[in-house]
Amino acid sequence: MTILLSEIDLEVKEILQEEIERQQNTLTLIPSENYPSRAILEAQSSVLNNKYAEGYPGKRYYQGCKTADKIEKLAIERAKQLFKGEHINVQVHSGTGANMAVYQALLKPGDKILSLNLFHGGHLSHGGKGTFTYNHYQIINYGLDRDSETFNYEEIERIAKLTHPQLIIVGASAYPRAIDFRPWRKIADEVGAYLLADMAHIIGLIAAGVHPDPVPYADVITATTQKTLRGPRGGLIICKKKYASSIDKAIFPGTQGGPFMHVIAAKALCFKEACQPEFKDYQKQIISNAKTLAETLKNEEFRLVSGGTDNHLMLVDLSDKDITGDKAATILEEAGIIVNKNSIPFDKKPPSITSGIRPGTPALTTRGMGNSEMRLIGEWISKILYNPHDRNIRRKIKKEVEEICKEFPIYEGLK
Ligand code: DSN
Repeated sequence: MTILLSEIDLEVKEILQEEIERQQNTLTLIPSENYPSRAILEAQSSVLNNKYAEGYPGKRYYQGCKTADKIEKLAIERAKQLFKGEHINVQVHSGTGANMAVYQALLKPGDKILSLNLFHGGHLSHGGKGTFTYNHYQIINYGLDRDSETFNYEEIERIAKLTHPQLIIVGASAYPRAIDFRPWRKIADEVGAYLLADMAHIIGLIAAGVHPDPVPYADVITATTQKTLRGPRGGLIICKKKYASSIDKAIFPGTQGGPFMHVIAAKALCFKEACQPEFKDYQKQIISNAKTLAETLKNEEFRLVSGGTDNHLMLVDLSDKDITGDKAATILEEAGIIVNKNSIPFDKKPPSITSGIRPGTPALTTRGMGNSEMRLIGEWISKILYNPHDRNIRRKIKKEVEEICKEFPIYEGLK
């Protein structure tokens, strides 16, 4: 039982080693990615992986759940301390799973969901074509205001009053501005809808108190733990007490089987880390870094959707440049700068091509990079995108990227 991966499967071992090197030697600007602590990775690969614990603490369908109960209770207790939510479910495997469980708990098939258009920054699980949500509910979309490229509350209210959705979703995967939850609550109350805040991207900022808190306003909040919260890959649901039983039942047995107890152990640790004062500093620096990167790109004559950022990401509009989002992401990768292509509001190009990229700063901030590194990276991005046909520029920058990566190791000594 003590056989190590390197002793039995060199093929897998080598691929994992290659990924360690890729992460170490490139600059991750994908805003949904991050580097959790080694301790979180350790908890996530612990023997709790081996335990089935269907049910909830004290009410399991399997024997041998004493430590499973302990760890799940601890995770819930810590999450409650962090978010001040009335009820928390830590079993949910992912953000999409969390949203599906909310629909199952609060809606009937065919009910109406009002959510942000996917191509204006919404998320697939809010009702994108081809999804379970799209097939089982009536999806109505609001978009962003054409001029400000932010939420237009009068328009959202008008659509809500016209269509009477049972559920309104506030939340996005590509929205660079801070969200005020009060108008959302008001609109939901006016039409008698539930309000779901999908905070997957900004939950770390919320935990640290550097972004407005949805907890007093939303009926349910869904999130992921691996993004700005810098935990294991997983989900999280916070809700009012009156929905506790429906939400828990919608997770198990509704949409999931056995909880991933090893991931719950890692979530417990993630919530502890997020309660530390350093975590608040980290979140503040994420925003500060994003603002610096945004300013640098603006100085280089790139247009940013909505004019800038209040959070961890920005959307760069490339439609006035000689390059698509797809091509931009590809050539940036050649220089070791990892971003994702992204549709911008009112994009004329399809989602496989796009006119934008969506850089974000959580991962680089975890590495310890600060404002001066952001300026440098912004200038590299600019140089590469203004010279898409010049391979030499990319080769030269790749070397500089590798140098800076050495200065900011992701995991000291990880093999
Ligand atoms: N795919 C994630 C993102 O990158 O935003 C959201 O689920």
